[in-house]
Amino acid sequence: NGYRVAVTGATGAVGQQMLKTLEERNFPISELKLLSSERSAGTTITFKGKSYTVEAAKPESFENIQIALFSAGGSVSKKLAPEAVKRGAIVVDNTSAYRMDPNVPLVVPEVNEESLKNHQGIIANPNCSTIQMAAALEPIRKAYGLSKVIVSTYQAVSGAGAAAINELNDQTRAILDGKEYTPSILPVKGDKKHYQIAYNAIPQIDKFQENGYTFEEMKMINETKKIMNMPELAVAATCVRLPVVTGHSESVYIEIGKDDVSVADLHHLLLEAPGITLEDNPAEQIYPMPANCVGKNDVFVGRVRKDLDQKNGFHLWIVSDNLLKGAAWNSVQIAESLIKLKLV
Ligand code: 11C
Repeated sequence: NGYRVAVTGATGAVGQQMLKTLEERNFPISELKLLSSERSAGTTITFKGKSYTVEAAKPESFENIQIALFSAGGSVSKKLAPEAVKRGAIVVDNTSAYRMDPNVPLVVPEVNEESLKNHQGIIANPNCSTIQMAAALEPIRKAYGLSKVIVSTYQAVSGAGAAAINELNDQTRAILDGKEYTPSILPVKGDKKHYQIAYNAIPQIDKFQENGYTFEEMKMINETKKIMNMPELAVAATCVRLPVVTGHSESVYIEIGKDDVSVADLHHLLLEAPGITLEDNPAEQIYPMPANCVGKNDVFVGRVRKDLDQKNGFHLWIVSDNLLKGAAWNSVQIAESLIKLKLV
């Protein structure tokens, strides 16, 4: 009893978390297919005590599949997601390939679950740094309105994949041992130059666009507007990579639609909000940190402060496991919503 599910990119950093999440949630699966690139095909993966051999993903792999989770890079999604849909599957795609397509819902279930009803086969899972910010801002937007968001991120290397985690670890070890290490992955694999990430902070995530913002920054800007259905929302982002393995942090400044709101009002909203854990007690030095959020599905919010000059301005610190709420958990949550809404 359950659904016929495929996971494409099963051997990657996110794919592994997807399988763990499906297992933990006891997601109803009658048949599971694990797919990957040619390179990783043949790998054996255990799911719920049963051994699966990973197959190279091709169009026919999706024959008879009902739900296909994709996290194998944009080019694989571009090629194979339509093939899966053609064969009757609903695709939840964790890449940026379809996110801004007007026919594709871009979903954070706590924010816009209803938009799933308009799906035409492909549903996009937003960028990790966007998801955690949208989830935390939604209860505030709903209560008071939202006019401006300025975010600076402190992002973990796992956002750039398993190779970037290895680069941070190997580089740190090499530096401590007084050895040479030539970076080859970060800030972004396909760019001209690579920089040291150990003991450093790199203000570039993904490639620069013509407007001087990086693609990661533009994802945060454009995706936030789409998820919140607020094309008029003013959003600016600066995205920075840190030598943290997992857990993205964000310093977020917002302007809301009301002047006389207090920190206690926002605390109250955030305490009640689904998927949010409030950790905010300066007297006890309680605030979210990535090391404490790893392995947890929630988005953690703290350091809530009223701006000292702008009456409707607030500052927040938002942290979440980028591989879970930022990727695997949000994708599985979308699949659960599809079942709940009887869309699959
Ligand atoms: C990072 N946010 O931390 C990126 C990773 O569009 O799904 C997620 C890329 C994406 O590098």
